[in-house]
Amino acid sequence: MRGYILNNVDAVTALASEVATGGRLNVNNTITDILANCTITACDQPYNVHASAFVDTTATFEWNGFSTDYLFYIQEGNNPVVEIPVTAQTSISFDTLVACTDYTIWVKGICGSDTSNFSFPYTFTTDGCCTNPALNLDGFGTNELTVSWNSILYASGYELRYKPEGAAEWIDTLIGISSPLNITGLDTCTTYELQIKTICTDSTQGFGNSHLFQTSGCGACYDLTYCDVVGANASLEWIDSIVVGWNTNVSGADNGWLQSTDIISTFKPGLTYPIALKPGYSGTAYTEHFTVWIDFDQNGVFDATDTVFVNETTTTVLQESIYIPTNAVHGITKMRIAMNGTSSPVACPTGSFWGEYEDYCVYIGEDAGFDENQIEFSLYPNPAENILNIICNAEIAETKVFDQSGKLIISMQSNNSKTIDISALSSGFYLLQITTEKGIYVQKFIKE
Ligand SMILES: [Ca+2]
Ligand SMILES: [Ca+2]
Repeated sequence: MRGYILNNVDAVTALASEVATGGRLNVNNTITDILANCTITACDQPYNVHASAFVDTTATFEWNGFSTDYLFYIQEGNNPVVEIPVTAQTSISFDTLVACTDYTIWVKGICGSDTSNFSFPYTFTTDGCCTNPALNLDGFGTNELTVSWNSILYASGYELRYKPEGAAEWIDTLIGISSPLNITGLDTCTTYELQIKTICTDSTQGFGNSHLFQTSGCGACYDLTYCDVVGANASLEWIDSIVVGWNTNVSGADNGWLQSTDIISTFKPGLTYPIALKPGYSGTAYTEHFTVWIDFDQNGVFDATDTVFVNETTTTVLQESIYIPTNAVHGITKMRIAMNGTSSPVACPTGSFWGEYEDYCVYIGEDAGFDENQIEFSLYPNPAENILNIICNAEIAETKVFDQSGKLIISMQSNNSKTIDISALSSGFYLLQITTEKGIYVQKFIKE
């Protein structure tokens, strides 16, 4: 075989000393040479058995072989194999196959009084099974869904039933329907479970698998499409963890854009909430630029009036506050936290930059948030190694740290920076107590 290949190379002068062949391989020359020197004496089996035309229950099968005459074998389902002689042809056609049935075919070559081995089998299933099609979602609104499906050959009709996901009873079964189908009168922001059934004249299956589709009206964060974050490189610096309101999320690099649909916090218009943003670094700590937007007017765009704060910088932890305007639209909207390692972040970056963005959903409503007269605070990060940040919505008059035995370890008067250096503490559990004008409060933390 090596000889056939190398003896049929197209010589190329420029390649004479560059490659072992001294030229370009010529597959056509090689095959022609092999066939010219090849003498078929054995009764070899046919090959390349396949369907060349296959429509509904008609089919034409073809093969290649080394004989003039052949024996064609076909098995319908589990029935006995049927042998059909084929004279001077390498094809055979059928127009009366049984619908929705598995078939297997083989071919043997006839060589004088001898026959070849069987070819490899070819298997297929005829059309006409009364299967249930998959449902596709074509469109949705606050009170409607539009679905479509591929038609089934022998279907005489379809039925579709639906209910809210997990409900015990089906709301309705729609009959006499065709694709596409618009289903109206649905509840806003609700996931529906849909099942379709194909009706056939002589065989009808049960309803198929459930398909889940949701109506809109869940709030801007879920219904609207916001601009993408393109070009973030978070390999050196990223948003490592955040505190928004009283919730924390520790994330890591997230390939430069975390797209969370979790509701990270609930906000009441007119109130102010804490936010803390901590960068992570693979090595050097850089000065990071942070901007935060909340789509307060729920128009799907991070406008200038949606900025919570702009271009605040830190190398460690940025502590800021979020004021919720009294005219903020109520509902679930999107918050975007942007961190850029070199300059002031834009809402919709399109070029390459160092840093990371994180998107979350937030709920804004009169029933959200905390009582203004109630003190709430949290510690961040926790566990902490050197600096512990106190996230608190009140002035701190005094800060104390106790060990597990109750011994006072640290005591600080007025703590405007709302941070405490714990680098000198041994590893373990401690209690941090703050005194405010509204009372004394305690939280546990772990020193790493
Ligand atoms: Ca992150
Ligand atoms: Ca907006």
